[in-house]
Parts: sequence; structure tokens; C-alpha cells
Amino acid sequence: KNKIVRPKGYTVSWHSNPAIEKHHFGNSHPMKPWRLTLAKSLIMSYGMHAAMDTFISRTATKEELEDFHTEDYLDYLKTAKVALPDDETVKDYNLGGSDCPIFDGLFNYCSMYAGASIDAARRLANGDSDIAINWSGGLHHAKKAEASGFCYVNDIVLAILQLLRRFPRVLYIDIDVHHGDGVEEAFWSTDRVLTLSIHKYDGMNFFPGTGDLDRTGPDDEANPGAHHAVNVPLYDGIDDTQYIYLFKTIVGMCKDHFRPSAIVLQCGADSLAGDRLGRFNVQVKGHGACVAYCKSLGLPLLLVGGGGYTPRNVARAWTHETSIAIDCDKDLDPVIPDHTPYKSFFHYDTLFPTLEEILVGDPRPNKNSKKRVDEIVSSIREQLRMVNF
Ligand code: ZLM
Ligand code: CA
Ligand code: ZN
Repeated sequence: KNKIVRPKGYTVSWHSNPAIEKHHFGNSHPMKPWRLTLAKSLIMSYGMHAAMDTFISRTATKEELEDFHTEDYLDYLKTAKVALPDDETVKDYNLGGSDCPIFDGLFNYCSMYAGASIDAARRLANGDSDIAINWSGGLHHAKKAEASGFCYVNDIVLAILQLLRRFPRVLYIDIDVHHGDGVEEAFWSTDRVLTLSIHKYDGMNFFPGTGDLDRTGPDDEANPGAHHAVNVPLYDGIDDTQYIYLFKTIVGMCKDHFRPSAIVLQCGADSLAGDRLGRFNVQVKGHGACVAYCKSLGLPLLLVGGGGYTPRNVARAWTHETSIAIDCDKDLDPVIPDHTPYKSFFHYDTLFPTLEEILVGDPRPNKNSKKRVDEIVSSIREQLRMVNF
């Protein structure tokens, strides 16, 4: 079992840096960079690092970060100290609150996860990698001059900008339970990036409060970005069957109409059942099926992380998804190897615990009717009729 070999005929690169994982957002903050250590140790205990080109990522340069962010914001981020209660700048940049605290090494943390996504994108653009992975990236809420929702620097926007130097069109797909608002906003007015986010939507009752079905791009038809934002708003409790159906149907339609030359998939693991912040019933296999479907399209593929607030399940999902990328998912023993560091953190020694094992309390009822799912698909089918390459 677990005979891991390099995939035949294509190259996967894995970009990470142990220094990223050492940062702390503060006591009991849901975002825990050490989940990356847990994921990495599980990936390595299966021996999957031997099947990839592995890179210790570097810090992004100021110039690279300025491809999207303002110099003022970056300067502030660099020098930010734990805020004084009356510091006005903190309010301007949305830094220092409980979602986006200022912590030790903040700028280093941001530059490193961004450096990893930029390098991963450059390898795809140069044809050095066919699939590139950065589980420390995927921080989709960050704006040009503002932190938001645990995100300070938008590594996804920076990576897509690299891809656009080589490829005419990039399809961005976001399976984090939250709306990918920062990436959507950054490419709102261009027809070279089609953004697709699947998320829980309940108006202002669920962060960030945007991403309804009718948010499809600029209203002005003459704007090239019109119709190039696709949003799939869902209710609590969606299961694997519905989720995979929606994913394949909608991504398939986006591929046919938009004809992307590369794909970026944000694999936020807070869409999994049992997540501390999430509300869905998606399981590791359903989440992984999205990665497998994107891979099957045969385009340069960038996989980034994102949310994920129950670290043991984040590690399971990103381990399974790494195995899909290198095409060894069928060869993996679902029993977590005995020599895995932190093995006891996993509670159950399988990559694929049942819903009963995952859920702490009562099952979450599925509030998504078949009628609603069909309504979403037909609305997006109408929208994509306006997108044609
Ligand atoms: N309060 N501590 C997803 C980003 C979600 C905004 C409501 C903060 C939390 C949350 C922080 C320890 C991604 C909001 C929430 C309480 C204003 C959000 C610190 C618990 C804690 O215990 C906590 C004292 C904290 C934050 C919960 N924040 C849950 N949900 C969202 C942001 C990021 O997964 O999409 C990508 C990485 N913020 O709902 C409030 C409105 C701040
Ligand atoms: Ca999403
Ligand atoms: Zn999220």
C-alpha cells in the first residue's frame, strides 16, 4: 500500500514554507496556520512529496505585491504594530479588529503565502508545471487597499495576474463556503477572467454578505466584464450529491462558453461538514471530486487553499486532493499511517470519516431543495448564453 510514484506525462509542483505555519492570529482565532503543518505532515507520511517538484516558497517582493495592492496599504501592513485604540489608520485599512488582527510577523506571513502563489502561477505560465499547489494561499477576501475576513494580501489576484501574462483567459473557481468577493471585485470589469464562487448566502447574516445569483458582473452591457461573474448561493446543509452535480454542471458550462486557457481552483475546506465556521455537509470525497473534475479538463491548474477551521478535516481534504493531483488517490490506503506525526489529532484513523464521525452535534438538515438547485442551474445557463469565445 501507498506506493507513490511520479505521475506519468505531467509535472506537479508543491509550494510551501514551514515559516508560514508558525504565525498566530491570537488566542482562539479560527484561522490557524498550523493546520498547514498538520496537512503537510499527512501528505508526507503518505510519501507524496516524492511524486512532486517541491519548493520552499520565498517572500514576494514589494513590486510584485504592488501589481494589485496600493503602496500606502503595503507600507502600513509592513510597519503595523498592535493597534492603539484611537489609531485611525487601522480603521481605514480594516486592520486590527478581531477578524484581521495585527500579529507578530504579519507582513512576512503575507509576503510568503503570496510568494508561493506567484511562483506556482509562473511555473504554470512557463510550462514547467502542469498542476501547481499552494495550500497556504487562497486568501480571497483581501482588497486593493483593505484587509478583510482573515485575508490581508490577495495571493489569488496576484497569481491570476501572472497567468494573464501568458494565457488569454483564466477561469477562477472558488469552493470555499464564503463568497470569493475580493477576486470577483478585482476582475469585475474584464472578460479575460471568469469568476465562479459557490458559497453559503444569507444576505448580511453570513460573511461577506455578497454573491447572490443575480450578481453577474457590471450592469452596463458595454463593460467587457458583464456576465463574467458567476455566483452560486446556497443554503445550509448541502450534501455531496447536490454539490457535485452543481459543480460539474456549472463548471462544464463555464468551460464550454468561456474556453479558459488555465484554471485556478480555491479549495477552501470550510465547505466541509463539521467545519467550525461552515454550514455545509460536503465530505472529503465530494470536495475532492471538484478537484478531480478540474484536473480532467486537462488545462494548467493552480490549486490554492483558503478557509478551513477544523484542522483535522482540512488536512484530510488537502491530502486527498494532493493525491488526486498526482493521480495516486486509488493507491492510497485510507487508513492514516501509524507513523503520521500528530496522529491523535485525527480522532478517527481514516481519510474519509462518515458524517456521523465528523459531526459533533446533530446532523445539519439540508435546506437546499431540488427545485432550488434546478433554478440556480437554469439561471446560470441563461447568463452564460451571453458569454462566448
Ligand atoms: N466578528 N476570535 C472567512 C472570514 C470570515 C464579521 C462578525 C468577530 C468569525 C470569527 C475572531 C477570538 C475565508 C464576520 C464576527 C467575532 C465582525 C467571521 C477572533 C470567532 C472569532 O473567536 C474568535 C477572540 C473570530 C472571528 C469567529 N469571523 C466568524 N466569521 C467573518 C469572517 C475567511 O474562509 O473565506 C478565507 C480564508 N466575519 O462575520 C463580524 C462581521 C467580527
Ligand atoms: Ca466560495
Ligand atoms: Zn471561508
